[in-house]
Amino acid sequence: MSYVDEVYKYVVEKNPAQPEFHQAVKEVLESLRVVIEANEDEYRKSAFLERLVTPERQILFRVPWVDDKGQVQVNNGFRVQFNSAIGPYKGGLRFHPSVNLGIIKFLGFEQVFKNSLTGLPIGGGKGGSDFDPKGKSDREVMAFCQSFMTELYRHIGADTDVPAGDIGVGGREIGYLYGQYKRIKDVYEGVLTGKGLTYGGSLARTEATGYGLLYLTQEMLKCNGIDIKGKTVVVSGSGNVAIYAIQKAQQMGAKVVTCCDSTGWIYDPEGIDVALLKEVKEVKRARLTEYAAKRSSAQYHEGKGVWTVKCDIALPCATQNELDLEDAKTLVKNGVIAVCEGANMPTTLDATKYFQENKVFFVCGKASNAGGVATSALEMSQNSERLSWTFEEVDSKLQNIMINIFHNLDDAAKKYGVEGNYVAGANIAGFLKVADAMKAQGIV
Ligand code: NDP
Ligand code: 2IT
Repeated sequence: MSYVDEVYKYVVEKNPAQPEFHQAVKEVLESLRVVIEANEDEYRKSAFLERLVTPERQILFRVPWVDDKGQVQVNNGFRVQFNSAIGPYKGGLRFHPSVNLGIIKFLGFEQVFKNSLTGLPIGGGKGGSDFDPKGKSDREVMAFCQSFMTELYRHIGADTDVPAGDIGVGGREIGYLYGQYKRIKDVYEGVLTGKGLTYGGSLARTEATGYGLLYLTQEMLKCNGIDIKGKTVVVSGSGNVAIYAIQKAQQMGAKVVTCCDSTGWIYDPEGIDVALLKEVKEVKRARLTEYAAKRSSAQYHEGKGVWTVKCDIALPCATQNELDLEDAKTLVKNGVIAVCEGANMPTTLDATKYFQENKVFFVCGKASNAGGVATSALEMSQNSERLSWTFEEVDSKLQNIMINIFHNLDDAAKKYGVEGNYVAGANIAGFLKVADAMKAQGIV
């Protein structure tokens, strides 16, 4: 059996009941086959892939807190410090009832390659909790965040591990987490990113993931002779990534006609009204029915459905495995040209394969959504030098980073004989830097 296949089998056996982690590993290992098999004995002898797929450290903890009725609630807390070969662990925190160790491991594993692709000195990690912020009062969210940080603080630090936001963790949660860290440690340092602008946050971090997704999408299309202007775009999600992806796509002259949340979706043939969407989702934290109620051109549908809308470009920006083979077939039938992932692993493996076989330009999240973590690393730089850069400065660095990521993955795909396979290109380019650093640092 080839070494790559042995290690995939090993991962499935050693990590039972973690299908998302298996899926993320499978995608990366398949891409790396060409690199590993050129030097298989050496990689096997140093158990290189076993080390790559095993987190350096996994922290699991209890998070007790008191709700508004005086009832004690208990949630599970996680932080997986996956790989620190090229820098301190870096990656978001997810608060969602579906969170479990397998989900955090898949996200942490992806983060290792994503962070490498940014070209910045950040290792990979991820964390979170099965806490559901939906419907909770601000006081309950604060109580939860303070309890979560009361355990997490001992494992993180500006040069050790720097968490940020993800699903369910935005500016409000980062603020409460930061306040508790500072209170316990008595150190004012850039231990979290995505902070508010009055206490060390970076301009453009809020917009960065969505904007970065569009910068990369535009560059990829341009290199294939296609102008994004005038294209119809379908977006899923209506959170941080989706909102700023919609905004930047519109600024580039495309028309975005959908968005969704976990209960329903909007079709708005006039184009999504971003100001209204922000009011409904960022300010009121309400359902999309409120968007439809205030906008006569919008149709609201219950359940899942954005992928049935005819489009040129699809940008999944909600969650993992939200776009399956049936959805891919519908999109291809409707003439989709490009799919770029704003979320982490939103496309199932068979759907990805179907897009690639049908000549749809497909870029995986670890490349196309890297603008968020890249700008987090820029926030770390600003915190270290105790200066703040202008919006234009950060945004222009972000654009350069996204353009470079596309060219690096495109070049890697060409060099390794898989031209046009942007998934393989991203995984190989991300891997090579981490692998070089791991080899140089010995068996650790
Ligand atoms: P938010 O919490 O701001 O928004 C998430 C959106 O996705 C919401 O509209 C939410 O609906 C929807 N959603 C979440 N879970 C589900 C589900 N199980 N089924 C259907 N819809 C769902 O998160 P972000 O925008 O920050 O994150 C979106 C994706 O982007 C995630 O995959 C995340 O890992 C990834 N990502 C985020 C980055 C960042 O900087 N924030 C950076 C890179 C990637 P509802 O409103 O009903 O909850
Ligand atoms: O998935 C991701 O890259 C994020 N949620 C952002 C991580 C970060 O550290 O900014």
